[in-house]
Amino acid sequence: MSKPIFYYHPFSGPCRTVSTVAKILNVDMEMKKLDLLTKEHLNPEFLKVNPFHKVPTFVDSDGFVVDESRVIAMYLVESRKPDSFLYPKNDLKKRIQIDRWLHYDINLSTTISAPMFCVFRGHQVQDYQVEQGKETLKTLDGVMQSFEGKFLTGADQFTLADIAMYFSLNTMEVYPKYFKFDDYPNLKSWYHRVAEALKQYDTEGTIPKAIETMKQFIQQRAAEAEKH
Ligand SMILES: N[C@@H](CCC(=O)N[C@@H](CS)C(=O)NCC(=O)O)C(=O)O
Repeated sequence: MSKPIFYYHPFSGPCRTVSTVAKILNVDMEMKKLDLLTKEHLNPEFLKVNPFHKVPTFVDSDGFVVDESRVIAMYLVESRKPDSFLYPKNDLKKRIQIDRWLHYDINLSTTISAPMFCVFRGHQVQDYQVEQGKETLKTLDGVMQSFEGKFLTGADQFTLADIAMYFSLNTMEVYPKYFKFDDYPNLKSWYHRVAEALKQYDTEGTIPKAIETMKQFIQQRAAEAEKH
């Protein structure tokens, strides 16, 4: 049977969520990089696979196509290892907690990346975007005050929710101009806790290397955009 295909871009947080989950579950995928900068994702060939032209896109060995990182992550667990701690099949309440955080993360990632995307597109960052991001992060930081070394479901083990939110919050690490981890100490501790926990599955240090490369790229792009 052929390997499943994974369409990705190395700078994409949602793609890193999927590749990390695949790594933890030992899913061997054929990696197909699409260069978003040269608009490879708009190729007619890829549009046939995913008319929404988004990475990550996962095509299973039987041709079944899934996109949306959090859904791909759920699908990987369900189809490969349904009893995994990442999204445990037989623990309804834990799964609902994970779902809750995954849904929350969709809004969080959009909110905190909005100013950065404005800069890239040459638009003026609006005060309300920064205020909204700061309010969201302040609330999240307050909630995390009671975490005391735990992960998002309140347990000692991370899940899909921690992985997805960790990669969404990479934005704050690579582009700290508007939102800084130092202003949110509980969030910062949780973020480092996830980074630490993922190390055992990332023995080659691929994740920090990717974040560093992205940081350089983003800061260079932002500096160029701000000149104009
Ligand atoms: N909610 C989606 C977001 C996917 C997304 O926006 N991907 C970006 C790269 S990070 C992309 O493919 N952009 C190209 C485009 O929108 O045409 C997910 O979590 O997978």
